[in-house]
Amino acid sequence: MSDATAKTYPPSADMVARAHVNAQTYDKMYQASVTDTDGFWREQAQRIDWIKPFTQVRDVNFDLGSVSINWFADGELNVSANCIDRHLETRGDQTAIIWEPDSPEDAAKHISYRELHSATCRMANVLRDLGVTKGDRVIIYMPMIPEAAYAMLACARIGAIHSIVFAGFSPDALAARVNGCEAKVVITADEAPRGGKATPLKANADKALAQCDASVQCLVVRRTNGDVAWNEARDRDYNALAQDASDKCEPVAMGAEDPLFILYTSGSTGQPKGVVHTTGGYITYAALTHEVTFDYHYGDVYWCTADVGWVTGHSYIVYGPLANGATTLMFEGVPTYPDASRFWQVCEKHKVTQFYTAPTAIRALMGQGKEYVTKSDLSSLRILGTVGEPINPEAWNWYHEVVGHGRCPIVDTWWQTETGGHLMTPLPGAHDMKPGAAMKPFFGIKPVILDPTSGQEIDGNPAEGVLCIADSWPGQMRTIWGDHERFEKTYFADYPGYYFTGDGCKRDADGDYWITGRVDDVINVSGHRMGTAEVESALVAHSKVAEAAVVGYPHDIKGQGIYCYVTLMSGEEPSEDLRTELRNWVRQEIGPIASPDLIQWAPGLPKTRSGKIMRRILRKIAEDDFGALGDTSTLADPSVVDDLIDNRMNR
Ligand code: 6R9
Repeated sequence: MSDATAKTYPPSADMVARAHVNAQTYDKMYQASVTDTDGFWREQAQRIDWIKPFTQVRDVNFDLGSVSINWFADGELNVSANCIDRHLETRGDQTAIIWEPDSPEDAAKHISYRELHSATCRMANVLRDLGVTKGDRVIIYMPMIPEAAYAMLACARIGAIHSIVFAGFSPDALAARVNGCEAKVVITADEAPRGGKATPLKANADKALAQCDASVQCLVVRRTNGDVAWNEARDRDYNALAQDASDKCEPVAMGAEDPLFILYTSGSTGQPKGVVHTTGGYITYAALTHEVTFDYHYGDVYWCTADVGWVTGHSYIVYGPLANGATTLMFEGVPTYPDASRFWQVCEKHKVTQFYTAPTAIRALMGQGKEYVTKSDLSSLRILGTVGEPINPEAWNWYHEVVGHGRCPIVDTWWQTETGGHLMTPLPGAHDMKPGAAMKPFFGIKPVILDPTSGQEIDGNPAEGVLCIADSWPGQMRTIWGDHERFEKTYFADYPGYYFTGDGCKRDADGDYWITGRVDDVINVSGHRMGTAEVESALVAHSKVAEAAVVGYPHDIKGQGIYCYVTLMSGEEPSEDLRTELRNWVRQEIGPIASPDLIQWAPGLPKTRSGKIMRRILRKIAEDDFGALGDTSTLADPSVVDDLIDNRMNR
């Protein structure tokens, strides 16, 4: 029901009274942010401590061929000092990070800002001793343990550029990223416990590093003390080194436009691209959005359930909250271990006030029944949030009623790895919520809906088309690591003068925004973003596969599932065993999150006469929507479509 007639949920009077931003202040600030953009951001950037103040707010060009994005460019600052040092005087003993381990039997840790400072300094000194200096790249391949946050902040402290690789990725995926950014060091752990099982991270890193330059060093954090192989020439024991390292380390003055991190993410073509975020604009944007969207107040206990391997973990577990001097909870486990009450027990145990998760987790827990929720005391919760994919109204209502007891606003935050922070979301004390709507642009964001064919802006309401952003904001990505041309081509070529998001969007009669999903070949599986091209190239790398086409299809829990059409090499026979083999193959090539849900044997794929696979048709078949196949007259051999329809999986 994505329109203005949707039921709306206004914020309570309490919420409005307490919120940093109410309806009036939102309107006023939003207007100011889009009319005097420089003035607005000059003021907002004062929330950050600058070593050398900036004089210039921004210098931005979206023109193809000369795209360049600069914010606060002549300023200098250090992100680690902003996240730690400046809080020491007023809140040195306040908890910065609550760490909740995988098993509820193990003790949680409370790490104060003072402890965070010494742990980060130690890690920074260890990295320095390994030869890491400003501008060097460091890969972080870690479980959700405090050392992952120390590693991020330690890199920021000495000016190294971190690139986190999600611990669920395979050795091959890790190797590609180590090589892609020519990292000097890989920080990992012996094992990553999750849901009662341990992933052998160090063993994975060993396999990856066998494919990398021999000079890459490996710094190993002890998490489980499990046995690991040891390469004396390459491996370093973090725990031993940190003990001997000094707990003082001066933060390096970084230029506002020096890179802070690289994060690889999937696109519609080719291999994952290294999204580059820089220092001053990113931290300003992460801090402001964290405070405003979650209405963070001193004393709140804020919990984002993401992993630091994704952008949500960067901006809303580590950088945004810590820049604001918040208490941020870091959870090592999964929502269903030991059972489906885990999230809610952690909320009760630590008296969580803001809870931020993905729709896929909500749908999975919803299916387990509400008894798992109601046995916990959730009265501390004030604000709920979602991120990563569209939320369906059933899941929204369950979240609102069963988890939030009807009294917590839900912020449905739409944004991307590329955007650094929230671009659209309802604000908890300002907007009436509509289940499933991203509602309103954040300060400084100018969303436009374009006609996909003409590229013209569609004015007025309602409107539907592709979503672009008309102007820059401080948290915007600056380039793709090592490939600025690909950056321009991906985001600025299709709709000249705009940043193209890759998402479709509707604006309803009230002027509120609804994200309708990707318009490119990116699929969203359990909130994890994946390029169909990556799964295809993994499949065709198998010796028995001649050709493969991969599309998304609607999946009750995951949002989208991975549907693979596979043409075998001649002489190969389809079988259940081969299906399992291919599934395992993709898991090994990319990681378990890319595991195919359905594999259909395709004697042929629908292609145009010029040999282009017509994915539109494959998508319709996977969606079981044959009535809408559209024009198939340009196909080289229309009969392949009938075969695919007759043999669709899971009917
Ligand atoms: C933060 C993050 C980005 C893509 C994005 C869109 C989808 C994210 C959403 C949402 C509907 C929301 N997406 N949040 N769709 N409503 N609230 O998820 O980054 O992994 O780069 O994914 O996710 O399609 O383009 P990332």
